[in-house]
Amino acid sequence: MGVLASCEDAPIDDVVKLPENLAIEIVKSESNPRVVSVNASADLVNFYRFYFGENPDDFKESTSGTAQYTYEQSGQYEITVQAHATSDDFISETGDIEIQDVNPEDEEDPEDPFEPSFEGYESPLEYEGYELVWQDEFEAEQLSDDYTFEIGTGSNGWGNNESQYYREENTRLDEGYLVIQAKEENFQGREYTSSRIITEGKKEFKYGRFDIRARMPYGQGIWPAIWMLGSNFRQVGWPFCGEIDIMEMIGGQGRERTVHGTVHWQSNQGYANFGHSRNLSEGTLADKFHVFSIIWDENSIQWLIDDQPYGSIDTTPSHLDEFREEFFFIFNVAVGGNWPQYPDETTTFPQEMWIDYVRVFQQPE
Ligand SMILES: [Ca+2]
Repeated sequence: MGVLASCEDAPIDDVVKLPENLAIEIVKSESNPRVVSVNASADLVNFYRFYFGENPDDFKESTSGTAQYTYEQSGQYEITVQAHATSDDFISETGDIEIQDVNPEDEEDPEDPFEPSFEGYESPLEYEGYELVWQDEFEAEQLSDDYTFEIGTGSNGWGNNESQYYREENTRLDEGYLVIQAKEENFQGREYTSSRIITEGKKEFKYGRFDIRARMPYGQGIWPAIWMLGSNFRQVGWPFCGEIDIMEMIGGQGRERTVHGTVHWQSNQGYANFGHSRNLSEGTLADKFHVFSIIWDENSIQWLIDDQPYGSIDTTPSHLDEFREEFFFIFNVAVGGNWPQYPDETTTFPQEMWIDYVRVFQQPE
């Protein structure tokens, strides 16, 4: 085995040339005090390895000579850069860095400066020629059994490509208000959770004045809705059952000042929809409460916000006879979808729709 013995004795320079002239530069990010970039240069180098000093087992490698690291804690750290010829043959340089004013909780969860108000328009408890036939002021401890939770992705028949999973846990009663909360939370393969509640089979109405006082959530990709479906939905499907959207809002990009009222149905030519929208003269649907209403009879549906009419549809044509049947309520907050598009870095969670009351008035027969 004499050949091996002579190899061990050979000078390393005969086997591999070490890198030379290693220089390093350590640069702090101006926008984030936790982020540090290191630039390294050397001759005869194949790759660099960077140790940042916070976690001894954690290193980064690069062939370009640059690497970036985000510190989790403030403190004094020693950064080591190795310029490698092979994995075992290298030279190294070190430098010091001080990380200050790091508060990861503040970084990850910036305080939302927006403070919504409990003020806003309030509607009367009586209207001439009408009687109050159902109301829920949400004063109870628990949601009444007039409502059913729709659990799941909420994609039954619509194909809106929404991103939420609807759960019971995201609805609560809070001192006189029904609150539906959209959260950023991985569940059942979805990135967000929320709730959708319906009065199907419990509270169904044909014609009347419906008032819902509510304050909307906000932010790109948030899609709150107060709406109704025909009670024959399970038998005939959508859009044959008809859909009345009393209030929809899509969040983000200055869109939170606009209320949308829409109907969907099956016309002689196929699926049809028609609607109106109204922009608030000041403020948004999220900064205080508004009352969203429809006045619906056998001839028309009219949409109102804060008792101001902003559109109507003549429902007398026979192909609109969906709207001469009973409907049930649906309250939900969707996240993402074809219409609003998806949350982005400007969207804050959780987001909440607050409903103060729902009241149904009908004209005596
Ligand atoms: Ca209330």
